[in-house]
Amino acid sequence: MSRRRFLKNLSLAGAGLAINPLKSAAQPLNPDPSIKDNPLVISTWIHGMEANAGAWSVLESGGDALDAVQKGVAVTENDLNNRSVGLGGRPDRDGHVTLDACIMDHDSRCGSVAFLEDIIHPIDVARAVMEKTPHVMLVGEGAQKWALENGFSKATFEVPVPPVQKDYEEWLIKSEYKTGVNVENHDTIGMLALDASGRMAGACTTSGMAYKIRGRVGDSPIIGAGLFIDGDVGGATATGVGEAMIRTAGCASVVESMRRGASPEEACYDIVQRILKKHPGVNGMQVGFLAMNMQGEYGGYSVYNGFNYALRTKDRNEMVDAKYMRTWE
Ligand code: SD4
Repeated sequence: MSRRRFLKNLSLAGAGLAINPLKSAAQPLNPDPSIKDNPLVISTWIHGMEANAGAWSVLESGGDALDAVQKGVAVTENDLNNRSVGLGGRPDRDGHVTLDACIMDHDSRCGSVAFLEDIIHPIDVARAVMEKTPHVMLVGEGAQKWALENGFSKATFEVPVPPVQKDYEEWLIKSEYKTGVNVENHDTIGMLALDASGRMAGACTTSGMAYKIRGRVGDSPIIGAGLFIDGDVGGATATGVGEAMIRTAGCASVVESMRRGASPEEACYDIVQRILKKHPGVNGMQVGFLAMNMQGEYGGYSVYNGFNYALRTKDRNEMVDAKYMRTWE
C-alpha cells in the first residue's frame, strides 16, 4: 500500500503536478530495504566517516547509542577545519560564531542548546541540559552561563579561527547575504545510531548558516526539525537550509511517515516532496534527510544530488549516496 502511494507520488511529480518537471530528476526508491544489521550508525556528509569511528568505539563494545552519538559528533565539533560545525565554523554577520546542537534518545529524553558561544562541545552541553535540568532547551547567554556553572569552560583559542576571520573580513566588503546552503556549502553533522541492545539515539550539531543574522537559529537544535527519535518507530536527522525543516517539522514528519508504514527512504522522500511543494523558494538550496527504523533499515533522500552519508556496521564502513529529486547544474 505504502509502495503504491509513493509510486503514485513519483508519477505526479513526473507529470509536473508536484514540482517543476524541467528540474526534476527524481530517483526511484530502493525496492529492497537496506540490510538489517545492528549495531549500526549513519551520519551526514564525508566527515561522518570519522564521526562514525568515534561512535563505533562505543557501539562495538556493546555501549549505549546515546553515548555513541555524543562521542561521534564531538569528533566533528573538535575539528577546527570544519566550517559548519563547532568553533571552526563561520560566524554570523556580526562576526560571532554561534553554535546549535541537540541530542535525543530512545525514551524521548532530549536536550538542546542554541545560539551558544565559545564552548567547544555544544553536544556535551545539550546532553547535560537533558540530564541535569528539568528543561529541554537553553539558548544564548543563559545557555553559556549555565554551561560555565556546570563544569564547561570557554575555549582558550581565538574564535573565529584566523582563516575564518580572514574570510569574514573579505565577506564584509560586500556583505552579500544569501541564506544559502547549496551543494558547495554544507557540513552540519546529524547522526543516528542503533546499539546492540536495539536502543536508538541521535545527535545533531552545527554552527549554522554562514553570515546569518545575529540571533538566527536553524533546525539543528530544534527537536522535531533537525532531529527526532521515537523508540517505538525510529529516528531522523537533517542537513541543509534549516528554515525548510522548521516549517515542515521535518524530522518529526519523517518519523510519523515511518510510523504509518513507510520505509526510512520512503519517509525521507515524502518530506522532500512536501518541502518542494510548499517551499518553491528552496530552488538552489540543499535539504537532505537521513532516517533509520528500529529494525535497522536506513535511508536518505535530498532535494539535490550530492548529499551523501557515512555508514558503519560490523561489515561496512563507507559512504552512501542518498537519492535525490533534482540535479544541480
Ligand atoms: C542550519 N541545518 O543551521 C543547518 C545548516 C546545515 O549543512 O545543515 N548545514 O540551517
